[in-house]
Amino acid sequence: MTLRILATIAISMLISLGSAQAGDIVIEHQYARAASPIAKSGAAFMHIMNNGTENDRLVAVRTDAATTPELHTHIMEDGIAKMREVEGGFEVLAGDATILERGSLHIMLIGLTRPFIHGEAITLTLIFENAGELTIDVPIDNERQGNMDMNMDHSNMDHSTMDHSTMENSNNN
Ligand SMILES: [Cu+2]
Repeated sequence: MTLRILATIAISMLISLGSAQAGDIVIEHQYARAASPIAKSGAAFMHIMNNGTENDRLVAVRTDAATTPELHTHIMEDGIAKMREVEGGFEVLAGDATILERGSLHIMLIGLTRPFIHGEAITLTLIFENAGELTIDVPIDNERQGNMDMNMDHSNMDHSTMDHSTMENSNNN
């Protein structure tokens, strides 16, 4: 076996472990987090790819990890960052990707049914308008830093506060 074949097998194994697919929808880079072991809520993030030719939409989420999963975004109101539920869900345009990330679109997990322990995983069922249901394992990663300077703490039920420790951290990087 050549190195090239071995590399191809290794890469395809990685892809099959790290992503999930239903129809033309592919999920990658998924993770969930909560601010602390006693947090009452958490959030999940991921990249949603639509490889098809028709637009789709994430309309709902089901999970046993939280009593009330909601599709959220962040808005600025009078200079204060707040979270809002997105009516109708998240659009996933054909041939495009919708990015769920900290400070932006996210799956809000209100009423956690058990502590979010780093390294464990939760199961989410994503319900798409066209592609139907897609159940994925989402690793819990409480240590990951956000990409943006405007990181919010999604795990805090007080929607008006920001995670200043995260902000300072990312500013230093
Ligand atoms: Cu939220």
